[in-house]
Amino acid sequence: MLKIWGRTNSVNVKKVLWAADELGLRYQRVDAGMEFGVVSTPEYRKLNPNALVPTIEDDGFVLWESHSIVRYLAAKHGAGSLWPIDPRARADAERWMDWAFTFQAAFRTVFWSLVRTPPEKRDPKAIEEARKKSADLLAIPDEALAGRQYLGGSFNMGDIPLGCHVQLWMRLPIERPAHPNLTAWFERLCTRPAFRKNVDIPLS
Ligand SMILES: N[C@@H](CCC(=O)N[C@@H](CS)C(=O)NCC(=O)O)C(=O)O
Repeated sequence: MLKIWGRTNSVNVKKVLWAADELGLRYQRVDAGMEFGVVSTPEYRKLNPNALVPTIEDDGFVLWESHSIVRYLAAKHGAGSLWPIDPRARADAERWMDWAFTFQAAFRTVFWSLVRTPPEKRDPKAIEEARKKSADLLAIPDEALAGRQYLGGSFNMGDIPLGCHVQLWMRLPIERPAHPNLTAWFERLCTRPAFRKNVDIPLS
């Protein structure tokens, strides 16, 4: 059976769990990372030398890097659904997956400061700069989503990484400029059971 290592509150683990549940896969999840440890053990580092989550093992095949895992599961189990068959549609989806890390780089300070840093240690100026940069970046998918249900037209793997980061953006107590297409897309994601189960959970 597919094995997935990673704590459920990791944004990158959420991507893998969401994809696995969209595909209806059976899997065993093992808590790892932060308070669960595991990632620094020699056994785990043999699987993932980065000592990070997520990692998967599928019939002896070990893979790390959340977006590569989502691509692998989609290619193996989701041809024509999560995995677009047409090369251009697939490249379009992969572009949004890669871009999600561009957004994450800008947004990270907001999330880590407000959720995982005690108030007295926060840097309000850095938080505000990161919030502003993130808001500006989100105008890009907002524009791309005009007249579309999902980033690729219909739901596919391209929605998964950004959907996980945007969930954090939407649920944090921060000022958000109006991005009507992005908001409608997020509300659409919230109707998906696999998103609600794995992604739209309380921030921690
Ligand atoms: N690019 C990697 C990044 C992995 C990563 O940074 N994982 C974080 C959680 S989101 C982690 O393992 N942090 C250390 C920990 O949880 O102990 C991926 O997408 O898989």
